[in-house]
Amino acid sequence: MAVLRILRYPDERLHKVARPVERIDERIRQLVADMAETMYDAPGIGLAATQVDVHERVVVIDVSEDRSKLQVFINPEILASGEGLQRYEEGCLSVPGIYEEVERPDRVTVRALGLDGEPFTLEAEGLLAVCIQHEIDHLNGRVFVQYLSRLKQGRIRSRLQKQDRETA
Ligand code: QAP
Ligand code: CO
Repeated sequence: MAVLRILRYPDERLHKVARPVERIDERIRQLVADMAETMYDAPGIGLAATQVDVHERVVVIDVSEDRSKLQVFINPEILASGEGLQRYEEGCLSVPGIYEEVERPDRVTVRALGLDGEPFTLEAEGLLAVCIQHEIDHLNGRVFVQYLSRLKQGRIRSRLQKQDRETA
């Protein structure tokens, strides 16, 4: 197991579109284990492979209070979204220290493969629904700040670039 390095916005590799996993083999199992370790170490509630510069469709999430319920989504797809919207203050391990409200569908039905290769379907609402959509966005090369105004995106970009210079 290993804690992986997380790409930080604005890094153009965060905008690559991830390809589907073709075979769940030892390499993918290792990737999932390392992603989980990286997420728990941060600590965070969700991480997409894109964020650790692996451009394959793998997501790990744990929204449980005691950090004991790891959920693994391989090749996740949103089959349906709820009618309603919810606003949630989102953050991102790739955008450290920045939290902004984003509006998204309040429920999603997601289909994915588990680590065992078996497909499953899940209906999510609340925080889990937000998190699933946020992480699938990463696999499609989209970072949550892209939902904000151009002005805010510019400010976030400069703030993080300044931080990077200061910690270089
Ligand atoms: C995505 O985000 C998410 O800025 C997961 O300094 C966030 O785990 C989905 C984190 C909110 C739904 C709601 C962020 C840790 C973790 C930071 C995260 C930071 C340290 C973010
Ligand atoms: Co994120």
